[in-house]
Amino acid sequence: MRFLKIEENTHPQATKSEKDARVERKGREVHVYMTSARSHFAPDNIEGVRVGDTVLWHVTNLEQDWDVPHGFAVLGAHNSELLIMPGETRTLRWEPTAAGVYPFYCTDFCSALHQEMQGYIRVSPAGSATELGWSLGN
Ligand SMILES: [Cu+2]
Repeated sequence: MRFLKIEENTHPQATKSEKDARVERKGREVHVYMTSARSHFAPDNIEGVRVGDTVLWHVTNLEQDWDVPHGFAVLGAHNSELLIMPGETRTLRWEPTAAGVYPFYCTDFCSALHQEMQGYIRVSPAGSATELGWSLGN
């Protein structure tokens, strides 16, 4: 696939606009509804995840130019990274095993600012009362 028209993306976890980017907790699962576009992810700062949670990163590439895939990886993932074609949504499962601040980043060269395309997620100890929170660029 070279690219998918964003309006034709029927993926149930698609995030078709940056303003819809969000993080939701469902028990011990945390769902991150994330967008990627040159040269940032939304959200790019997340906290309130706890050791013992499973984080499901649903990343939608908002680009509509066929030659701008984005990648996604998070430090400590033991499975893989994502390659997300323009207009596509893909999910990465991540089970952090220790408290800390972990970077996530684009793994596919996408523009001159590719190396800026990153963010951070804080993982709190199991049982922590830290509220789920996220932001973009601040
Ligand atoms: Cu990128």
